[in-house]
Amino acid sequence: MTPLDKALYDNVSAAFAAQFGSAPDLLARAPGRVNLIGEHTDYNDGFVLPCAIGPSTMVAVSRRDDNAVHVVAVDFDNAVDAFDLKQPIGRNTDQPWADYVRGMIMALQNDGHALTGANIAIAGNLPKGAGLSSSASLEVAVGKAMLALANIEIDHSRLAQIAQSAECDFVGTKCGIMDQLISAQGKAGHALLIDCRSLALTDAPVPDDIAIMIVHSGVTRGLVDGHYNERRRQCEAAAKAMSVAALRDANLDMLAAAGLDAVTMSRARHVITENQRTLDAADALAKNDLTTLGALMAQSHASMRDDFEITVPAIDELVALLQRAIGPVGGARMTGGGFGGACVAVMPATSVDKVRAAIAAEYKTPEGTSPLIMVERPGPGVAIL
Ligand code: GAF
Repeated sequence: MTPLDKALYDNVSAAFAAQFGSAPDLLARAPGRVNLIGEHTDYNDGFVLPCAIGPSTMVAVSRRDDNAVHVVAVDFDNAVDAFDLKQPIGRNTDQPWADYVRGMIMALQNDGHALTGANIAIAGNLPKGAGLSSSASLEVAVGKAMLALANIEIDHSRLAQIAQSAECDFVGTKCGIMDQLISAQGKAGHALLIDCRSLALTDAPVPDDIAIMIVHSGVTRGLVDGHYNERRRQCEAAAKAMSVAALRDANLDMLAAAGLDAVTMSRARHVITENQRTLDAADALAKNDLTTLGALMAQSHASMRDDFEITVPAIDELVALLQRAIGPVGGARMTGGGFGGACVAVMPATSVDKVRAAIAAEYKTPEGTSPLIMVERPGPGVAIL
């Protein structure tokens, strides 16, 4: 166990004991993720290139003799939630975090899994609102733990699909599959090229001498807002106008002929070009060609800024700074759903110190503080500890 995992393990185990007066039966850990490239392509049946990271959500559980589920959330001041497995599970309007737990448990039951009552403690060390998938990791960890408690094993891609349905149908964010799938299927030392239509996973090894740096802009974001669902509707409208099942099936010639309004057209242009960039980036990574990978990341960021319009000024500033500091070998872009959150940068490991120094000298969060910087190796997906 890494020191980061050990600290979280101790934290969630202690919270479990304090709340429920016993040790948990088992613990599950599900990681957050950083997406190297392929943004807003997943719900268009396209390609993404994420990797799982070290920070995660851990869930400690024990079986109860009744049908109740009792939950304590360490990161929300030990707030508690309780509901009954055999009653209709509704939203908890006072505590948004609880809906990810409720939604996941309801989605598992809807998928036919016979769960048992449970005591649950939750703690995580992913920065909230950074676009690093703290909610997906919560869903996946809760799912894995609840299934293990009932002695049920399922394929991890199926687990991810159930978690995605929890978020889409219960929480109300019409997200794609990327975050849940990489949290469930992540592989140490690798990014994964994911075909979000077939869910085929292709290993993309990340050599040890390449550093993946994540810098949190300090502008926090929430997925449960209108912007995300609006983008999805625009993409679906564009696909419909071109008579294709999803933008994955469209190309720039079809787009030019489709007669779409300017905004819908630029949304679709982002997705069509981003899909190709993602495939090209996987290729560049396989060849250890950081120059091409960096150029593709720069194009991806410009497309998110100009065509998809999901960046914010602080993020654009941070990405420009990172690109300057890294130079031509490597690159940077915003990562995740947008409207704030983190940037991802890829560079030779030998460049990390000079990039850190440039950030320290030139960037402050909107609160005037130094931004959180993480240098990550791709880690494993969900597991019982
Ligand atoms: C969020 C969503 F949850 C993902 O499904 C994906 O669409 C991403 O934004 C943008 O690429 O993280």
